[in-house]
Amino acid sequence: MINICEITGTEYPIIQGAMARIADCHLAAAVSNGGGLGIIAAGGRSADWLREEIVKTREMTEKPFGVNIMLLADNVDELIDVVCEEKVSVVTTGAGNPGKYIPRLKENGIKVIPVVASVALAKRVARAGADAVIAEGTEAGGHIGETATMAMIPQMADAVDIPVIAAGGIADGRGVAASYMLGAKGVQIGTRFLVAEECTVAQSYKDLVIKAKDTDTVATGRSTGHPVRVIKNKLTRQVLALEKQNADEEEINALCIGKLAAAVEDGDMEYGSVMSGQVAGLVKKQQPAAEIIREMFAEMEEIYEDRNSICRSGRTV
Ligand code: TUI
Repeated sequence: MINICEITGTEYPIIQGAMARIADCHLAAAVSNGGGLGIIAAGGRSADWLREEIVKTREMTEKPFGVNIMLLADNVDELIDVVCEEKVSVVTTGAGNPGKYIPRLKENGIKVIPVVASVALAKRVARAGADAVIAEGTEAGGHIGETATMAMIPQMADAVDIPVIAAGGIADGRGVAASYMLGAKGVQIGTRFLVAEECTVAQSYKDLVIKAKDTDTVATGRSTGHPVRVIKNKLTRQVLALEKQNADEEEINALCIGKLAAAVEDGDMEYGSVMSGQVAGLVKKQQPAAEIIREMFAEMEEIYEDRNSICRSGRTV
C-alpha cells in the first residue's frame, strides 16, 4: 500500500488538524517547515481570505501544504474553485461527504484526504477516488462523530484499501505508536498544534488547553445532530441546560453564533466556544511546531526500540 509521505510529499506521516478560524498561514507553514503537512483551515472563511492565505503560505515555505474544506460551509463551491486554481498539494475535508468534489480536485492534481467518522463514509469516499482517509474518533476537538479512535481505526483499516490516518486522542509518541499498532499509516494532530508557538490563536485559549485535565472537555450539540467537543465553561453549561430542556435547535444555535471567533480572536474563555480534543490533559507546554513533530516521532521510535521488553503476557520485563 502506498506510503502516506508519498501522498503528502512530507518527511513525516503527520497532518495538522484543520482547526477552523485558528489555522492560518503561520501554523500551516510552521508545520510544513517542520516536516509535516500544514493545513490552512478554510472553515468560516471567504474565498478571498483563502487565496491570500495560500499565497502567504507559499512565501513562508517551499514544502507542500494543504487546505481543509469544512463541508457544512455555505461557500464550499467557491472554496473548491480557489484550491483548484491555486493547485494546492492536498485537500482535507470535514463534516460531510466530499464525493462530488473528488473528480475535479483530482483532475487538478490535488490529493484528496477526507476526514471521516464512520466506516460507511470511508468506503464511499474510497470508491469515489480518495487517496487516503483520516479516521477521526470522538476524542477529537470540534465537530465529531460517535465512535472512538481505538475502535474505529482497525475497523476502517480492514474495510478500505487506501491508507487510514488516525485522528482524535493522539498528542504524543505513545499515541502515534498505538495508531500504527491499530493499522493506521499516519496521524492527524490538532490539539497539540493549537499550542504551537506559531499558532496565532488567543494566548488565553492556549493557556486553557495547557491547564485542562482529562475530564475538562464535553460534547455539546448531540441533541441537534451536530456534536462539537469543547472545553467546559459558562457557554457549555448554558447549552447543555437548553439541551436537557429539549429546547429547539434554533434557540441552541442562536446561543452559539460567533462564539468560536469570540474564543479564538477575543480570547473569551467564559462564553466562547473553546474547541479542544480530550488530549488537552496531555498537552503541557507551548513549543515550536517543528519541535512537536520531532519529539513525537522520537518518542514513537523509542517505543518501537523497546518493544522487545514487553513479554507475551503483556507484562513489562
Ligand atoms: O469537521 C471536523 N471538525 C470540525 S469542523 C469545525 S467548524 C464548526 N464550527 C461550528 C460548528 C460546527 C463546526 C470544527 N471542527 N472534523 C471532521 C469530521 N467530520 N468529524 C466528523 C465528521 C463527519 C461527521 C458526519 C463527517 C461526515 C459525516 O457524515 C456525512 C455523511 O454524509 O455521511
